[in-house]
Amino acid sequence: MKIGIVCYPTFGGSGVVATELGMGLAKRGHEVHFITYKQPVRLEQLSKNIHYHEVNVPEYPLFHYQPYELALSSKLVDMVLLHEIELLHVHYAIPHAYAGYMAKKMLEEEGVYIPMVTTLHGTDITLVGNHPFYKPAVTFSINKSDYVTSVSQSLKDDTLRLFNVKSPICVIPNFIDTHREKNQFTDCQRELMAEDDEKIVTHVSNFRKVKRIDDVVKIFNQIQKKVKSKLIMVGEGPEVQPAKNLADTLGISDKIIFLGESNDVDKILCFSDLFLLPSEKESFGLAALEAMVNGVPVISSNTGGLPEVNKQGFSGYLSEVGDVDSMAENAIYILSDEQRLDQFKLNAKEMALKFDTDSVIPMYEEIYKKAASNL
Ligand code: GMT
Repeated sequence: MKIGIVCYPTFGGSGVVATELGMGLAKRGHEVHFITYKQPVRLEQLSKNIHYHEVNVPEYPLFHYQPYELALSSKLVDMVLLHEIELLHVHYAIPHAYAGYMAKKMLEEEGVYIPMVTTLHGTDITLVGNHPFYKPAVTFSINKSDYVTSVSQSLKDDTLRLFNVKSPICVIPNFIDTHREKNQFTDCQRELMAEDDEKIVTHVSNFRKVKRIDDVVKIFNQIQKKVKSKLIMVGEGPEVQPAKNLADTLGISDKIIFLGESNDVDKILCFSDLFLLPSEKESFGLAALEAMVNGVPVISSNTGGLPEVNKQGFSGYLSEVGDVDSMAENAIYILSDEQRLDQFKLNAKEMALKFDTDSVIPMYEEIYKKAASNL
């Protein structure tokens, strides 16, 4: 099939999932067209069957806000007509589902009928989309999608609770390519980060409030009192500086390495011993899955879709949001016994295998088939 994918091209989970999906579909013989405002960070553009079309939003001084949705829907119309794209798959409802629907309607004027699949990722429902300023438009565009998917059962439940959604929502979990070389590093350069007798604790995120970065630092503060360790923080965002300040106050700055954004999180995860994700909200927790595929157990909160990914007492432990003491206690329990740590590492990898690309991408293909035949 010829599939158009719309997503945020940044390091965020929704963009990563959309990009991995597109690349997986291309490997399975589909022709995939990414239509985004920048090349997606994980896109291997030179791969067979992959095309990238940039959405340009010209600056004009009259506009206080540049009309991105308009530029996107126009580009969608042009690309669908030019490349005979048969289906649009938009990731993140805001504003992609809205722009996709406008494109669909414009195309109908040309006698072209194209189905649109919308995948809900989390904050488009729980944080941003739920705001009264956006809610009517988000509800409308979800209801106008031909198929709606959500990345966890928890997100589906949230969507049905928060929005007056009439369309059925199909749960298709996020996934990871467990066979890819990238996820099976052998040349881990652990010595660059820590001493041999130190454990490595890692956190990867966009450092927004919702990730509870101060909890990450507080949990690590308790860990390092009992287990010789380092904390590696990967990502950029508004909470980086407050985290550095807190580390200073606690006197542990020398034990925390802030690495900024990275395209190679696997290179860091492959030598990590434990992953921390104490988020306030998390519809799935792709970062936890990326850790697990590298054999890293996860200490997380029990919010949203995290219990669907991290299995209590098996791949790690889950605690109530904000229960720093319980998270630290569980982390120390795992890290303080080598045999136990090795078992948790094996379990984490085993759990990640349940989310392999090969079992999840066919679920999307099934939806595409149905959407195309329902026209
Ligand atoms: O976590 C973020 O703030 C980024 C956000 C995004 O849209 O890129 O992530 C959401 O989508 C990911 C991919 O489906 C999920 O794994 C994350 O759990 C979800 N984040 C939240 O729900 C906070």
